[in-house]
Amino acid sequence: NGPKIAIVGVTGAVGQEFLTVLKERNFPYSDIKLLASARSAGKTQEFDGSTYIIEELTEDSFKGIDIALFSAGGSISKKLGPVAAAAGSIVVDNSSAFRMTEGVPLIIPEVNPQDMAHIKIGKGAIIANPNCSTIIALMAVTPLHRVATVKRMIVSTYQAASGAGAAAMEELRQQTRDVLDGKPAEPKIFPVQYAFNLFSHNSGMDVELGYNEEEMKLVKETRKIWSNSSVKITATCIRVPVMRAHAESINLEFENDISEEQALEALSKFPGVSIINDRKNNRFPTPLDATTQDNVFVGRVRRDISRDDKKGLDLFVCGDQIKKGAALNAVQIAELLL
Ligand code: 2RA
Repeated sequence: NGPKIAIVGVTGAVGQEFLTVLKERNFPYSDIKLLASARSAGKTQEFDGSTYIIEELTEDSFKGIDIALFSAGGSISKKLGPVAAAAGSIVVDNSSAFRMTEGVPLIIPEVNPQDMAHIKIGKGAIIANPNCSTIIALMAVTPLHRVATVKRMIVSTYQAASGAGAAAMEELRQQTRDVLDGKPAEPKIFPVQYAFNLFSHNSGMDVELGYNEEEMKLVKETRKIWSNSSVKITATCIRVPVMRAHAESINLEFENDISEEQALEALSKFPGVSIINDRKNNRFPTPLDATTQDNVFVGRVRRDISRDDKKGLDLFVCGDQIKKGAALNAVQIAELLL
């Protein structure tokens, strides 16, 4: 019978989505343990026709657990990820704690499954889930990279509230109501008003370099996932007043020629990608097309007219940040272990 799994951070937006995805995909678990902070311990959680009691996460939580899905923040992963692995669990960690650690596979199942082929249930390990904006970008760009080898990538992201958690989604809702009621918006989580506004992603800014952590994740994680340290990448990550799907505008320079037709052909064959590219009706991906969907949606596929060769493309991508950007990707990693 199937693996015993644990969900670490079950009350969070991604934790809840783990349950949704496990059910949707009929994941063959034999037992499940729901773990959260002391504050949530003792509460009940309906799942898959049963009522579970949420247990407090401790160092002893992982005995007999085959796969532990973590999404409880970087400090919990740093502290308890290695403890779970030492207890024999395979940790699939949604935080950034181990993504760039040598020897920890950083996996998008459709892109680089080979990087985790050596990991088997029964022997503890840590596997890192990439950052949501990296997953969404690479689901669209990898099929093109395989056709004509990406040399340079310029990414502008339009990131949803859900990337900053459930409280950020509530801040957006409340501020929108307040502004429409003529009341002043009161920023709590973000440095400025969120409703009817947008702003530079407020993850750690490298004052020297002028890039924030979100942008550097895209650069570093792409190079690790593609095992290609020479691909040139720059990014501008922006938070926008959208609930739970990220959008990304991507300009690509390739080593070799690639036509729009070749690009659309490669995208149409890539699992996990849907195409919305209807120029006649000006119909292209929107965050609401991607919201709650498994697939990443790609459109605006066009030759880069700023170049005088066939080595440039522009495209626009939307993907659900909580689903493919986090919970679905992690469960798909767990499926590769079966
Ligand atoms: C964000 N990618 O959107 C980051 C973390 N989920 O804020």
